[in-house]
Amino acid sequence: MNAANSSFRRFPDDFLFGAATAAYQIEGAAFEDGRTASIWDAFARVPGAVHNGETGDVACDHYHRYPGDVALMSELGLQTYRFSTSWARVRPDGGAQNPEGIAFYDRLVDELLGAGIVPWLTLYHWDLPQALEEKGGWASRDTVDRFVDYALGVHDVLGDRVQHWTTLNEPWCSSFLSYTAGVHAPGRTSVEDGILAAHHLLLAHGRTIEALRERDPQLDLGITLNLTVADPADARDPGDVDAARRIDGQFNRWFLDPILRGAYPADVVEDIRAVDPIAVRRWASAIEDGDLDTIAAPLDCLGINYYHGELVSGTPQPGVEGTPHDGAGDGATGRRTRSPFPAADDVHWVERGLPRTGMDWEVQPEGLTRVLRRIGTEYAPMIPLYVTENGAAYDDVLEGGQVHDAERAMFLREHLAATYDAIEEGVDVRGYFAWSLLDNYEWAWGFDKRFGIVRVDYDTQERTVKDSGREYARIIAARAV
Ligand code: PNW
Repeated sequence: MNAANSSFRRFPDDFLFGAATAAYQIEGAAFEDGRTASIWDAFARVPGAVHNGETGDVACDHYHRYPGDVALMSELGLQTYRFSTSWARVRPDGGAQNPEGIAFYDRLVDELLGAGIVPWLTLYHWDLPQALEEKGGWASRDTVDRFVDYALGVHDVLGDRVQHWTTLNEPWCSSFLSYTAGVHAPGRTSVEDGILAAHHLLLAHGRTIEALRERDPQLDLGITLNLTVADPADARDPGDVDAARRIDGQFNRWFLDPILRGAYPADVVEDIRAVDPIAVRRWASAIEDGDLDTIAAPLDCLGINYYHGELVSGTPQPGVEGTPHDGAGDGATGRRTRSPFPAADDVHWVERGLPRTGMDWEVQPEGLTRVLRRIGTEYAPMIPLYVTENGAAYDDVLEGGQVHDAERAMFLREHLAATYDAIEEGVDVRGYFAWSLLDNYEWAWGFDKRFGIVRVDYDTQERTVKDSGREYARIIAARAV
C-alpha cells in the first residue's frame, strides 16, 4: 500500500508527534539581554543577500511571547517541541556564558515541561556568533573547541531537564549552502571552505556526542541531516545514473558515511578532486588522526529532515536551469553565488510534472518512505529514526480570521502516511515534527515564504491556527491518518 491509496493508519503508542522551529527564525530580541550578532544578523545586512533585506531582529518575537506559543502547542496537542538555542545569546561573541541569555531557555524548558511537552533541543541551527566567523568560522578547526564549550555550558543549565539533544541541524546547509554556494550565511563561495566547514561541523558533532555521553550516559543524543532521494531520469542511461550518484554522494553520503561508517565516500572525494585538487589536498591535510573515529561516535537516534527528492540527468534540459537549492539571492540581486555541489557541473535537474510548493519544491511523499527505508536498512538498522522536519510553504490567505491552507494539510497527511508506510515495513521511526509551528524567517527568503501551521501577522504578532494546524491536531488526537 502507498500513500496515495491510504485508508487508515494508526501510529504506534509511543510514536511522538511534534513541531519544530529554530532560534534565529522565530526569537527576535536580536540584541537584548546581552545577545550579540550571529552570522545571520550580519548576512541579512549584506545588500542582496536576503529577500527585501529582511532580518530576524523581531521575527515572531517568540523571545517575549513564548508562554503564549507554548499554550498554542498545548492547544494543538503537540507531544514534543523541537527548538534550537542561539549560540550568540548563550555566549555573546562566542566568549563566556551569559546568564541572562541561557535563562531564556531555562524559562522555555520549564514552560514546556509544565505543559507536558517534551523539549527536543538542537544546539546548532546555523547561527554561529559573527565574532567566531571573523576568526575563520567553520573553515577553522578552533571553532570545534568553541562549540564543545558552548554545548557543555548549555548542558550545565538544562541537562537536568532536557533528555533529547541534537548537535547539528542539517550540516549540508551550514557547509555547502553557506561556504560553497554563498546563498546562506556567511555567504562564502569556495569549494575548499565548504569541505573544511563540513569536516569541522562533523568533528564538532562527534566531540560533543563524546563529551555529553561522558557526562551523562542517560541522555538521548543525535544529529539531524537533510536527506533526499536522487533518481536518474533514465535508469538505463549511464550519464543519468552518474548524475544521481553524484547528488546522492554530495548531499546524503558525504554526511551519512562518516557519521555511520567512519569514512568519507571515496567516489565523491575523487569527483571533487577532479574539479579542485588543491581544495581536496588542503581538506585531506586538515583531517587529523582520530577525527573519523570521533565523528562516528555512537548515536542514540538519527533525525531526518525531508522536503523533496531530485530527478536528475547527465543531459542538459531545455528550460530548466540551476538546482532546487539555489536560494533567493540568486540572479535576482546580482550577488555572486554558485552551485552548492562542488562536482556537479554535468548534472541537470529534470521537470517531471509533480505538484510544487511555494518554494518551487516538488511534492514527493513516497521519497520520504524511501529515505527512511534506506537509512533504516542500509545505514542505521539499529538506530531509532525521527522525521525532525517536514512541511511546505504556500501563499496563505487570511479570510475572515481563517487560513484555508488545504494544500499544506494534504502535504502533512501524505507525508505522515509515507512515514507510516516505512514503520509498517519494519523501519524504526519513532516520531514526526512538522516544519513549522509558526510562519517564520525563511533564511534568504526572509518573511516571503510561510511554512507555519500557525499564521503569524508580522505587524501585530497575532497568531492564527491555520486549517492545517487543526488538521494536524485531529491527526494527533486520533494518532492516525
Ligand atoms: C531547512 N535546500 O532548510 C531548515 O532546517 C529550516 O530552518 C528551514 O526553514 C526549512 O528547511 C525550510 O526551508 C533547508 O536548499 C533550506 O535543500 C534549504 C534546503 C534544505 C533545507
